[in-house]
Amino acid sequence: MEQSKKRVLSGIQPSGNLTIGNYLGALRQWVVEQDSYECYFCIVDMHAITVQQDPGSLRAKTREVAALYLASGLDPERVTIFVQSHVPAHAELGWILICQSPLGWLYRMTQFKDKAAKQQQDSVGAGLLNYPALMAADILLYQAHAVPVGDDQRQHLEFTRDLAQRFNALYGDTFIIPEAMIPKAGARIMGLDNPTAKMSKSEASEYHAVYMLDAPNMVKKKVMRAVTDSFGEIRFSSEPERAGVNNLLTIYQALTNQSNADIEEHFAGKGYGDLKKAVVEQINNRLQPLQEKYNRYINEPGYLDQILANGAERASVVAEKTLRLAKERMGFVLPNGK
Ligand code: AQP
Repeated sequence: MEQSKKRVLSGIQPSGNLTIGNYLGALRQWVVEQDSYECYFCIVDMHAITVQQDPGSLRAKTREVAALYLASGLDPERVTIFVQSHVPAHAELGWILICQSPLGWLYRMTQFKDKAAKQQQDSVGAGLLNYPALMAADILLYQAHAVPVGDDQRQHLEFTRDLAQRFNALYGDTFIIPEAMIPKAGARIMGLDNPTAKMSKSEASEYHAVYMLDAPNMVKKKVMRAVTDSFGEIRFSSEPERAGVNNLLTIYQALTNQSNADIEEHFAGKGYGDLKKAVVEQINNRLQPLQEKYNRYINEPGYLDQILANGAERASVVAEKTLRLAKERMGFVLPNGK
């Protein structure tokens, strides 16, 4: 397990249009981390099917997410970009870890409770419940030291750590125990239409989220309609009644890297309309060059496929090694003793 650089793994589900929440909470920090870590970034299509997906849409979104990874600045020469289902070790270790997961731990996960509540009880798939065990497999296969995620994934990360510790205690040291890497600003971007709920790519309402591929006028339309309050005061706050303004400030901060005090001073004496316009400007400044790059990548499917094929090949080498070790420790007879 000797490595020169520490390892990082993370992923995004191709389950809809990527939002600025996905960008600010995850992608943006991955781009920074590629300089100092050995990075594995996957498109977690097997996670996406824990809720019903239209096949055509899943296919298109998988490529779209890959192109957005590149457009955001991930360099395929330096990081390994791959599709989860291209590396069968994820499914295999996933099953092993499902067998090690106490049901009580799985039922406690808030994401399961939230997503299950949105569906008819008899249509909630077993995959949704087992999602955290598959996520644990994604991370542990790469012996990742750190997992850069938004705040919503904190509980799943804790689950991964607990499961790895349990496995190591039962079968001997096998997995590195990973740490969550949660950004200081932008760790939880809230819905524009409902600032007490997380902004989510699978939320259907039109004014809920700014998508990474929204045109500038659409960004403007959505942000200008964002829910605020009647206090007329622009300051950071954890009070639920001020969550809308706090969310706009958080987005502004994640894009400008300024301190709370500097931002509050900048907006002193200004109105919510000014704040919204400033947020629109910052978002569009960030998204426009990114979208130009995206258009180039998405129109080169051969290039994208090649990157994903190379990525899967590189990822498989690492993943297979860990899988073999885990199976050996558990008492599986390996084919030809290897
Ligand atoms: N609102 C958010 N603020 C900050 N970070 C966020 N992330 C997601 N939403 C926000 C981070 O994006 C990464 C990828 O998430 P995912 O695709 O694996 O699933 P998710 O966390 O469930 O994100 P969504 O957008 O809400 O997807 P759906 O609607 O399909 O479930 C993670 O690092 C996450 O923290």
